Amino acid sequence: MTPDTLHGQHLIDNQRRAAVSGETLPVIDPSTGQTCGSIARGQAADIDLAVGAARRAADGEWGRMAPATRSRLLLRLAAVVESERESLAQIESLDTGKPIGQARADAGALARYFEYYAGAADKLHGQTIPYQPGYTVLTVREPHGVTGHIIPWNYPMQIFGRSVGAALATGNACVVKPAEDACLSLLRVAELAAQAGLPAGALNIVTGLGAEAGQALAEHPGVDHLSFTGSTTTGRKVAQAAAQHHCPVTLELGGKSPQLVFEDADLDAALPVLVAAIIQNAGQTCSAGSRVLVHQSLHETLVERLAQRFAALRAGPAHADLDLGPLVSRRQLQRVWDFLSDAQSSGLSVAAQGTVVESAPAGGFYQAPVLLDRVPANNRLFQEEIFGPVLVVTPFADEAQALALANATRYGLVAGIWTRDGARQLRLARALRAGQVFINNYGAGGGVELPFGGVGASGHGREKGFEALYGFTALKTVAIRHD
Ligand code: TXE
Repeated sequence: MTPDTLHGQHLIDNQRRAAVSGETLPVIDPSTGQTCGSIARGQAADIDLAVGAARRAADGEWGRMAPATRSRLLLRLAAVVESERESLAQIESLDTGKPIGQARADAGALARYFEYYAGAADKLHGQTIPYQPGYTVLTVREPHGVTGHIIPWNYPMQIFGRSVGAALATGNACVVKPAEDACLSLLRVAELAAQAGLPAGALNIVTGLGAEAGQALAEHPGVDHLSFTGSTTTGRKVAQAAAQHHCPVTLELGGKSPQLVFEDADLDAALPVLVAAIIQNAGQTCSAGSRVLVHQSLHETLVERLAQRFAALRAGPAHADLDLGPLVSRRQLQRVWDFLSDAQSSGLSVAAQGTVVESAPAGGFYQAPVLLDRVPANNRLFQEEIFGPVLVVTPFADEAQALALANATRYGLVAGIWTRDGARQLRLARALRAGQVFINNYGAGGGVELPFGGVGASGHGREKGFEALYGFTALKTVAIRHD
């Protein structure tokens, strides 16, 4: 890793730039808790420069580019990302603390997003609408212009790929504000995009704090669409700021996603998936399967078998590539500890706990996975997103109670159903409040083709898949009178 990679600057108009104020923020390695680099501390003035650059691109060469040319550029970028997969994974793993194997998968997904959206760039057709005699009516899909993207720290490359990939493919010019806890991979990707031939201003990255650079981006009147992934509380603030200038917003705000395990479930198939769905990225995943609801006849067996697996899980430094790495920051670790201390004071039963390996540096942000049993629906650990490696189990008596428990939180992002009963699969798939339902699997491998988003406190709007392209364009109706 070069010193340049660890000392990030904004990328505006395809140029590296220090913050206007000259200030920087530290980059902390979650595996050690030590400072390992710096990023620019962008504020309103930096955001203003980036929005200006994006506007020029949207009104200039980039905005006028033929879709097929845009498509070729994005394909080139996909190939460059693929060829830099290992170096991007190394940066991501250092910056976020995720095990290197998971970071490699994220870098691969980023390349795949660019490839997928490159293929879609020249296939987003309008329609002709049958209307009164003497008229021809057609619709065209147009880019919004300048799109703002506020990205969290849990999957920087993947979330960037799904939102910026679709925005660029449809001809928008982007201003990206990554999370202060994990920026480095995206700064590198933006440099690769410039090398791949993306015109100046089409993709700009401004780093900084949420309350400064993030808020300034949400408030900027020159932004025509905002895509936000993060917490429900911040999402509300972003939507309020955007409303002041009539800016549409896509919000992806996390969840408390249930997996429903019925008495006829194939437990051998379900068990590894139930564990992986909460352990991946140390539980810091918006779609984590963080609640297991199980039929009472299977409850004891399931908890026993889950406990065996939890007890064998190991957390350690990112480069060791164990089951899980550290959490991203001391702040996130403290949040998880607060939940666990609530669990203890409300007398919840710990069915099993994994270990942090002895070689893990003392200053790192480690939390061993925890399995909690018989967590009542009114408990905070059942209701709220923990965003750490903590799985809660709750038994149910019948299908009606399973559904009521599944839908009993304010979130609605993802749900998993484990049963062989086809009618029950369909009934529940329709009745669950969620943006994605998986039957006898969870996540379906996370394919970029699958539209993703939530309802309720999980947000609104859809990213991923072809559906995202509709969100990043505005529909115009053109009626021609010709008698
Ligand atoms: O999130 P924030 P935090 C959830 C998860 C986690 C909690 C808090 O439960 O424990 O949120 O994490 C930017 N205007 N998720 O504090 O604040 C910020 O700089 C504009 C779920 O890190 O939402 C970062 O880029 N932007 C989740 C991004 O918002 C602002 C992923 C996310 O930060 C801002 C992450 C402001 N006023 C956390 N304040 C998911 N859905 O996957 C902050 N930001």
